[in-house]
Amino acid sequence: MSEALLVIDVQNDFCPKGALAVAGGDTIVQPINAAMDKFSTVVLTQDWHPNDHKSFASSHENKKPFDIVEMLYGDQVLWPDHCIQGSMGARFHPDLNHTRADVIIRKGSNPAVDSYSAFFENDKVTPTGLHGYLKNREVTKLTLVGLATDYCVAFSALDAAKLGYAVTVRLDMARGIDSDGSLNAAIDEMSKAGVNLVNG
Ligand code: VGL
Ligand code: ZN
Repeated sequence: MSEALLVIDVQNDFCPKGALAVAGGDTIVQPINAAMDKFSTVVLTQDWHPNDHKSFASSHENKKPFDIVEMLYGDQVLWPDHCIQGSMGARFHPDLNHTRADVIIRKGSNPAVDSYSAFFENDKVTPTGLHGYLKNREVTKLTLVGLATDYCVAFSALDAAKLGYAVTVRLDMARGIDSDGSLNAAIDEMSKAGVNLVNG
């Protein structure tokens, strides 16, 4: 039995001045670095999109960021172009201690399917491989931190709870996008799913 720290999408595009900046996104970097010492396994995730990704408003005619469209797997919020494979915006925040990572999971590479969760694409069935990795290392408890609380952190936490992990989200080391009440909705949903939400 061991416990892993999952550091979700602490990338330049989700930090101030980034393409999909999350307020205060950079303020969580040092606390996350410090927290890494307490975990035997550290996983980093990286949002990693091709430049024509269907989650981008620019891939649709007459659509703008934060519009919602219907995709094969359900509603999809359209985003500004972000985290394009190999770009500066897709790199980890320069101060994040990425050398400590045991594994880096990249997600969102399929141009037709978004992937918020570290475990499954938004179709809910295509796995990223992280569950197999964690099972193989006998990890049963997860602590999640990172960006954004209401999208990739929440989707990852909900999938993890469904998969049977004991899940904690450190809200003090996460920040949200909060489009249209999405932050409160996500916190509600996580709490109902048995995710342990803590502030320090
Ligand atoms: C994310 C929106 C689009 C996230 C990624 O990391 O929360 N949000 N892509
Ligand atoms: Zn994305």
